Amino acid sequence: MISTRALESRSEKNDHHARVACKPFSTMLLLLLLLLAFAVQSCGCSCHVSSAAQLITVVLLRTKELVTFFIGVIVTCVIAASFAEVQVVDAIHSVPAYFVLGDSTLDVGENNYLPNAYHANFPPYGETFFHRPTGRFSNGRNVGDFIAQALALPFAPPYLQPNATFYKGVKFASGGSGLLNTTNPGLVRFISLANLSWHKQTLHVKICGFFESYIMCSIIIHRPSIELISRSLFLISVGLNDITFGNLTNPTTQKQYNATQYTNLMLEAYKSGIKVSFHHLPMTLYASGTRKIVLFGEGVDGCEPIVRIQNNSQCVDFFNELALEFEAGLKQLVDEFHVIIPGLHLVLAYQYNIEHDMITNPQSFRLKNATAGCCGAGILNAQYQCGTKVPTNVTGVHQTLCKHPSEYLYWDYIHNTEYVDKVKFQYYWDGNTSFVYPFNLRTLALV
Ligand SMILES: *[C@@H]1O[C@H](CO)[C@@H](O)[C@H](O)[C@H]1NC(C)=O
Ligand SMILES: *[C@@H]1O[C@H](CO)[C@@H](O)[C@H](O)[C@H]1NC(C)=O
Ligand SMILES: *[C@@H]1O[C@H](CO)[C@@H](O)[C@H](O)[C@H]1NC(C)=O
Ligand SMILES: *[C@@H]1O[C@H](CO)[C@@H](O)[C@H](O)[C@H]1NC(C)=O
Ligand SMILES: *[C@@H]1O[C@H](CO)[C@@H](O)[C@H](O)[C@H]1NC(C)=O
Ligand SMILES: *[C@@H]1O[C@H](CO)[C@@H](O)[C@H](O)[C@H]1NC(C)=O
Ligand SMILES: *[C@@H]1O[C@H](CO)[C@@H](O)[C@H](O)[C@H]1NC(C)=O
Ligand SMILES: *[C@@H]1O[C@H](CO)[C@@H](O)[C@H](O)[C@H]1NC(C)=O
Ligand SMILES: CC(=O)N[C@H]1CO[C@H](CO)[C@@H](O)[C@@H]1O
Repeated sequence: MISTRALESRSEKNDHHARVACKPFSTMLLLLLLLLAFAVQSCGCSCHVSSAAQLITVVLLRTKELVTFFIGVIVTCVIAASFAEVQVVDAIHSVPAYFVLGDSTLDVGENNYLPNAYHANFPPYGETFFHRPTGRFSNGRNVGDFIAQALALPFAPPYLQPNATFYKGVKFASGGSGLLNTTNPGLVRFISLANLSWHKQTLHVKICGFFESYIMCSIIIHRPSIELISRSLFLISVGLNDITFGNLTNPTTQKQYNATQYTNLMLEAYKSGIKVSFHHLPMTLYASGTRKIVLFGEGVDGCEPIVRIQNNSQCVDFFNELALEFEAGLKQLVDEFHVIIPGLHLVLAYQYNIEHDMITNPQSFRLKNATAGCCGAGILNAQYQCGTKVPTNVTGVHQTLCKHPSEYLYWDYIHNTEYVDKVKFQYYWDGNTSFVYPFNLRTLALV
């Protein structure tokens, strides 16, 4: 997280007001350049300026032009300042910070600090963009990272990162986490939504502690903190593990629950998770109104490489049914919460249809392989996780890594490539209600 640190410390000071003022350094540089141009221009092309002293003399002799020149600089400065002022009200600079909850689809290294969790902090994870493993389950940036970049925010650190500063946001997302207690039980000390309600005392303290320091930071930079936090963006992506690795992978359980019943359990957990997460914020914050939350829908979970290898490389229809039902339920949740909590802006980012299009018509997305992982070992590169050792007693199976990850829908046995996350991001940022409901993230940033 070295580069992230650098970005953070820079952005802490990067107040909107700083942007409006003409910075002394750039002004000086501009001044020098214009001075030089002025000197060269005023003596003409044929004039031979042999030394710096001569140049300075030329400049000093033209006092009148110099005055005109300085007025020009001031005018330029004012124009630049008003341009910066205009930028403050656009979508890019309207979100001061962001918070991320969920699973591996948004994890940026939280699990690096959780020894018993799923990990992605080894090569070749991260190779495409960061050129080193960060803990992201991808070859590069995930959707959350693209959203941050669109908002001109730095890549916020994971919550457990030692000594991290959270001025522009924090990420609680942890790979393996799910909505239901029965998903990955005891495996991960995850800060999942299920865990939020279970350990709400602890988390309450943690979140309040976090927000308190955030408020202090805001006071130092002279900004109204409550307004600032209420304008922040919350990203939540969870459900994948409940569907793909949850109780319903057990055939006995499949006889007990149909898709509707199981997704209803997930949605109930989701609702109480949101309520817990947001009701436990300090009352002043809650009362302040506006809050912006993005819920990510489900991808085509039944067609992930790790799922396909359970069905002779074909999709498992039941998981797709669950994913669709869950996504449909999230749409209802969005509608319902607009009524329950006025001023709460919930936006659903659909994933199913985008991924489904990619699977059925990969060429139109410039994808060459929509079934296997780019990286991994075994059938569809999905029998052993990307970057892990294949046991020595297993013969004829090797780790492989594709040449061009951006030609693949999947980076490893579950997760999308950076390219695919970028395509999704573009639909969410600018797309219509077929992709993001009830309005897109560019609009959400401005509400
Ligand atoms: C975190 O800060 C403490 C004390 O300020 C220091 O001893 C420790 O080395 C730091 N850890 C990291 C990972 O920077
Ligand atoms: C999950 O587990 C906690 C603690 O055992 C319990 O309080 C909660 O009701 C459980 N949630 C569900 C949906 O079963
Ligand atoms: C939640 O976190 C605690 C530790 O903070 C852990 O013991 C527990 O197993 C986690 N809960 C779930 C459902 O994994
Ligand atoms: C699931 O089960 C419930 C209760 O038995 C039933 O009402 C519902 O129609 C079923 N849904 C599907 C999709 O089979
Ligand atoms: C496995 O794939 C076949 C062919 O697509 C499909 O008919 C079958 O329903 C799948 N099995 C499961 C459990 O979804
Ligand atoms: C995708 O890659 C896998 C593994 O390399 C391979 O078996 C499969 O045939 C490829 N699919 C396409 C459409 O190229
Ligand atoms: C390889 O060895 C492990 C134990 O070390 C065993 O669990 C596994 O079944 C073996 N696999 C094969 C293909 O023999
Ligand atoms: C959204 O845009 C796509 C094209 O990108 C179009 O096919 C679809 O009909 C549009 N949906 C709505 C609701 O306007
Ligand atoms: C109904 C059912 O099979 N429930 C199981 C869900 O998963 C947990 C943990 O793996 C089991 O303890 C339950 O029996």
